[in-house]
Amino acid sequence: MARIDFSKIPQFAQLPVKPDAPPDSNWGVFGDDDEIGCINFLTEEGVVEAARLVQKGKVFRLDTPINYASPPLFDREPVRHVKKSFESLGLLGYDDVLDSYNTQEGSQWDGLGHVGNLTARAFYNGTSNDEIKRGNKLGIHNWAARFVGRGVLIDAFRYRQESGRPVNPLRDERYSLADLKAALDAQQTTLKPGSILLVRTGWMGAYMAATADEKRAMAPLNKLKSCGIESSREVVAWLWDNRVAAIGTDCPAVEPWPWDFRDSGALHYRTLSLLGLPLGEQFVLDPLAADCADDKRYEFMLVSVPLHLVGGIASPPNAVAIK
Ligand code: UVW
Repeated sequence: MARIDFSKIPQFAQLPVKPDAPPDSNWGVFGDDDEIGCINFLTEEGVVEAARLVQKGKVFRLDTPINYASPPLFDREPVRHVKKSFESLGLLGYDDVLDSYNTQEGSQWDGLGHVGNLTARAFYNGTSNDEIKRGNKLGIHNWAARFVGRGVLIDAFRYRQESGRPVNPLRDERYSLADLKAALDAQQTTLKPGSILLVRTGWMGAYMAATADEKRAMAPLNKLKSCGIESSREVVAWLWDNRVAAIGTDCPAVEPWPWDFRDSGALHYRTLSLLGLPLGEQFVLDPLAADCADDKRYEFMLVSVPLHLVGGIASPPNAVAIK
C-alpha cells in the first residue's frame, strides 16, 4: 500500500483539481492512473489501528447466503448450484459449479466499473467505456487485498425509531444527512480518516420478515421500493471530507429505490463515478447492530476480501466485522 498524506487531500469544496474533470469529481487526486478511488484511504497504519479494535473476539459475517433473495432483486438471475460428482472416475466426491452467478445477486460491493458519469460519458478518473467493456480497467481485483480497516456502524434505523420518526424500510423513504450525523452523535461515535462506513437502514430485517409471496412481488426492478440515504451533494461532501473509504448499507441500492438512471445527481453517479467511492448493498447488519447497542461500541475491524476477478464489475463483500 502506498502511503497517503491526508493533509494534502483537497476538501470537497476545492474539487475538481483538474480543469477538464466533471464538477464534484476527485479525478486526478490520487493520480491520473489511479484505479481504486477512496480505497486509497485504507492504509497500513489504518489496518494496525483497526486490529486494536478487536477486543472480545466476536466475528460477524456481513454477507447474505448466496441465493438468499428468492427471487433475486432487480430481475437478476438466481444462482444454480450444481454439485459435480466424480463418480465416473470411481471417486467418492464433488466439486461445486455455480451456474449463471451474478456477483450482484445478494450482498455486494459495486465496483468502479458498475456505472459511469452520463455527462462526461466516462467512468471514475476519466476511464472510457471501452476500457471497461474490453479491458480490465477499474476491475474489482484492484481491491482484492486492500479492503481492510476501521469499520463504523451508524444504526440509522434505530436512531429514527428512538427519536419517534420511524422509517418504513419497504417504502422509498430517505435517511437525511442530518439523520446520519445525529445517529453518530447519539452513539458517541466519530468518523476518522479511512473509516469503512456501514449504515443500517432496516431494509434487510424487513425483507427477511416478509412472506414468500411478498418477496416475489417486490423483487422486479419496477416493483421494488426501498429506503436509502438521501442523494445529495451534501452527503458526498461529508463522506469525502471525512475521508470515508467505502459506504455499505443493508438496503438494495444505498440510495432509495427507485432512483432515476437519467438523474446525474443520483448517489450512484456521485460516488462510484465521480469519487471512486465503493457502494455496498444488501449487507447483513442486524446481528452486528445488536452487539453494538449492547456494548455501546460502534467501531470494529472490518475485513473484506472481494473476488479476485480480474476486470470484475462487482463482488460479494466476503466481509466480516470483528470486535
Ligand atoms: C441498482 O441501483 C440497480 O442496484 P445496484 O447498485 O445493485 O446495481
